[in-house]
Amino acid sequence: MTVVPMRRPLPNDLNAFWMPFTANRQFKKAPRLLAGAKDMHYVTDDGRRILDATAGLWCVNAGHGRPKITEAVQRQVAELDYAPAFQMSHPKAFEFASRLTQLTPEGLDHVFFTNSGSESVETALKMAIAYHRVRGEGARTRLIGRERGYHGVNFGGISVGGIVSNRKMFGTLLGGVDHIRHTHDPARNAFTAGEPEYGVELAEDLERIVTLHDASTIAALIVEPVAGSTGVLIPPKGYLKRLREICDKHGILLIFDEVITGFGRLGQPFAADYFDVIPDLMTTAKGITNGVIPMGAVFATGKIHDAFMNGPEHLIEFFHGYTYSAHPIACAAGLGTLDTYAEEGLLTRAAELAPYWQDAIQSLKGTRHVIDTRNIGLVGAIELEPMAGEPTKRAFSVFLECFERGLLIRTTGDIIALSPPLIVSKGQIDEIVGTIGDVLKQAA
Ligand code: PXG
Repeated sequence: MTVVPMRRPLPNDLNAFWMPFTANRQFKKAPRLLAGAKDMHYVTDDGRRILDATAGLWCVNAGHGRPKITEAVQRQVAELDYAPAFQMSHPKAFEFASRLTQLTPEGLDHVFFTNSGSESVETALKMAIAYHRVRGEGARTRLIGRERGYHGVNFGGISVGGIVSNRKMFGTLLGGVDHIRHTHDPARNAFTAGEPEYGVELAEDLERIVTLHDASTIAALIVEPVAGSTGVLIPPKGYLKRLREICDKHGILLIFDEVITGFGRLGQPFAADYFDVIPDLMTTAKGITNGVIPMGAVFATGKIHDAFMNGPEHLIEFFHGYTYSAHPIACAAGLGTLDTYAEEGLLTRAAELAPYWQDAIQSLKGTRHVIDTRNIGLVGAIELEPMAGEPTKRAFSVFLECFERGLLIRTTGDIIALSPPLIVSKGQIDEIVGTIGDVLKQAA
C-alpha cells in the first residue's frame, strides 16, 4: 500500500497557485473568488452578486453563461474532443474560418488560429517577417511598436510592446525593434468625449523611425487601434489613417492588434471598420469565443497569404502553428458565439449605447480625484490623480471598495478601465457610474 505523504496541501490551500498579474501575497490574505456567472453578473463564492463592468477581462462580450455557446461546447466535447492540428483538421475549423472571414473587414480573408492574444501577436510578427522574405525582401526584419502598447506577454509581444513593467525584468528582448511615441496628451485632450482633437501629427513619428533605419529594413508596424491595457488611449482624429498612409508609402505592413477592440467593442465588428482603416494583418482573441474557451486568430490579406502559396505543393508553406490551433471545442464555442452575436445584434449594439455610455462616463468629470475621463464605443476610462508618492494605490482601493459594493471594475496604474459586456442595459450603466462616483467621493 502506498502511503500518501501528509505534506500535500489541502484542496483549498491558496499557496500552490502562482497567480498571473496578481499581488499574490495580498490576494491570498483576502481572496476574491468568483464561483458562478450569468449574463451581466458574477456570483462570488460567498453568494454575492457582482455586476461585471469589465466583461471578465475584455472578453465576455455577449455576457456570461449564454446558452448557444454552452450547448455548442457540450455537444462538441462529446462528439470530437481533439483532432491533430497539423496535416489534419476537422470540419468546424473550416466552417468557423469561413464564418469569421465574412465578418472581417474587406480583404482580410484568411485566418490562422492560435490560443490567445499573445500567440496571435507572435504569429502576426512572424508572418510579417516571413512574408517579406518569401517575396525576396529578406532584409525587412525590423518590427516597430509604440510606447505604452500592450501586445501580450511573450517575447515578441513585450519587445514591440511599450509597458515598462512588462519589459524591464526580462533582459534584452528581441533585437531590431523600435517604437513610435504614444498618443496620450492630457494637457490638450483631457475630458474629450470620443476621439481626441489633438495629436494626428504624432503619426509622423513613424517617418522619423523610417529615416533612422531605412524602410528597406522594416517589416511591420504593430499598434492597438485603441490601446487598452495601458489605460485606454484613444487615437487622435486622423491618426490611424495617417499611419496607414506612411506604411503604404514605405512598403511596411500595418498590424492592428484587435484583441480587445475586435468583436463589437466599438460598435462595429472591428476597430478597422470603425476607423475605416484596414490593416494587412489583424490579431484577435478574447471575444472570438466570448472568453468561454481560449482561442485567438490572426487575419491576413490575400496578398500576404498568397505570397506563401509558392513552391512544391507537398512542402509546408509556413513553419508555425500550435497543438491547439483551431481546437474543435474552441471552434464550436466560436460558432456558438457568432450565432449569439448575430441573433442579438451585439456586434453593433455598442454603437446604439455609445451616446448614453459617453454621457455617463463624462458625467464623472468634476468628481473628486478625477483628472480625465475618456470613452469610445463601450470602452471608458477614468483617470485618477495618484496619491502623493504612492502611485496605483488610490485606484486599487477604489477597485476593492467597488467589489465590496457589488461592482467589478479594472484598474491599471491610477486609471479605471471599463468595458462591460455588450448586453449591458442603460440601468446597469447608471449603476456602474453611480457606484464609482459614490466610491470616489469617499476615497482617500
Ligand atoms: N494584445 C492586446 C491588445 C491585448 O489587450 C493581448 C494582446 C494578449 O492577450 P492574451 O490572451 O495573451 O492575454 C491583450 C490582452 C486589461 C487586460 O485589463 C488586458 C489584456 C489581458 C488582461 C487584462 O487591460 N489584454
